[in-house]
Amino acid sequence: MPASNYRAAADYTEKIPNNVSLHEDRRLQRALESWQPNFLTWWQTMGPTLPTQDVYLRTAVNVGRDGWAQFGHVAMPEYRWGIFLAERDAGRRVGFGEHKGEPVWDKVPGEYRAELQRLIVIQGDTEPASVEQQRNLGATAPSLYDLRNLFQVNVEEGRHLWAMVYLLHAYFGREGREEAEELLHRNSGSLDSPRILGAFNEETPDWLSFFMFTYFTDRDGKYQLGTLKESAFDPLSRTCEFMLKEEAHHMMVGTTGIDRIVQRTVEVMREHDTDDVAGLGAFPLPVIQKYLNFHYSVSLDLFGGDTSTNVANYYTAGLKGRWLEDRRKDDHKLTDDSIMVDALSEDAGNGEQSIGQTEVSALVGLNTDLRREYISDCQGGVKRWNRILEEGGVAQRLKLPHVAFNRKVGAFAGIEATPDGEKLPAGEWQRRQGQWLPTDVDKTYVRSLMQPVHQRGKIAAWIAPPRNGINGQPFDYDYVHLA
Ligand code: BYC
Repeated sequence: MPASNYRAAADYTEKIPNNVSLHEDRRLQRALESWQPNFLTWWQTMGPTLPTQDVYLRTAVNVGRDGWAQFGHVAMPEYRWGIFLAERDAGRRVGFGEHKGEPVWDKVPGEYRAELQRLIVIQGDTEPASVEQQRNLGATAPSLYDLRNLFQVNVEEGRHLWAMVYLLHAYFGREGREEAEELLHRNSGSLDSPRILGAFNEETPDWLSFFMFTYFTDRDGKYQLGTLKESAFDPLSRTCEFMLKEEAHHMMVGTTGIDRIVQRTVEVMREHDTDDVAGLGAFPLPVIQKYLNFHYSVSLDLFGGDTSTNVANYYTAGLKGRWLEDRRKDDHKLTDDSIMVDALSEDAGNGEQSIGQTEVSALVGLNTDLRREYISDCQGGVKRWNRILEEGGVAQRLKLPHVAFNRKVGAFAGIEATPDGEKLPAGEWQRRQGQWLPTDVDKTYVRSLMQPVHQRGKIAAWIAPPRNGINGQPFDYDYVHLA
């Protein structure tokens, strides 16, 4: 392990906490220090809008067991966004593709520069995008506990942006620095310069959307980071490995957030002996299902096309692997393998297209492979929420819609289908989509429940309290001091 690449302890005397020996590279340090004020300006103008004195936050001061989760009340603009890479494994070798078995790379190979930069820019673009999407949620937080979790997610997405910007500055020269600036200039939902991927230009205007986003869209992040963690470009791999640790908290926020919403809906349904809880201060199950349908389907789009030569090239080159690559029992090259992917097939005779599958080479089907891993993980959430319904004696169940439902990317982008996977004739979608996706009426109802509860120990009526607080603190802890 060369000392210049890794130090266990973060140096807090520097402006930018890091374990990458930033002080040994003055040029890089200066570049990052000149990006930092732009980042802070972005945070002030596009970050959380609710004024606070301080928030009980987790800060990473190191990557080791004790260092990555230091809790304390912090004024958010003074949060110490740092650069942390997981420890280096000196003997690590490329796990897949045509370079399989060779030592991993500490530098960017010239022939893969453009592709690597693109992957890092796309990943980096999502991080500030989510902060922008969530910026107004503080004003309607259901409790101080939830408010604190929102801010924890936000500061960590900010840190994940730092993680990608470090790679751009350290390894991609002038172009990398320009891309790092662009990451602060594109904005979620902007007409002139939107964020790169579709889901990151959607609104997150309420907490039902927030929990669905952290469940479904952050989970795409988990899977994409998992594949980049396999990368032969070792600094990217180590960065993603550490980001994944933080990502687990975001998953927890989404999973338990929906648990608590479903729990509360069940309680109100039982209390009033009715399915119709609209007007009783809880979310009706059909509304929860519509929000689930929306967030799940836009998150499926984030995996790209069902077939993609981009992803085949990334894999062959060793840039982006598969989820849990080393657990796969094959040759890790896939040149002779095939996979069934979703596709539209032409029905012989009438020229109609129908929802089906087709066999393609395993390499071009890798987006499908990853999407399937993601889908089976998402089933876990639905199972959990249905258990809450079952235990509450409620007969209805939630479910994931069919992969063809509401898709804008991939084989089914050109058709419309029901959540059960039935292809709709032209015109039917417009008429029926309100049964499956949130309507203006649903959104207005959801927003009507978004009244802030900012008193210690109190919680909004549409959500159950959490089972556990943060870092062993009780639910009624003073997680946030408002300004
Ligand atoms: N919207 O060959 P294809 C996270 C473009 S989330 C708009 O199938 P590929 C987080 C595509 O760019 C994880 N455009 O694509 C979560 C391509 O354009 P070009 C983010 C899209 O490359 C919550 C064209 O369509 N990280 O971390 O195989 C909070 C053809 O597509 C979309 C990553 O995604 C879309 N949805 O796969 C905070 C990892 N999808 O080249 C954070 C890095 C595709 O023809 N990115 N296009 O102009 C990648 O691995 C891949 O680029 C993608 C796309 C999986 C995104």
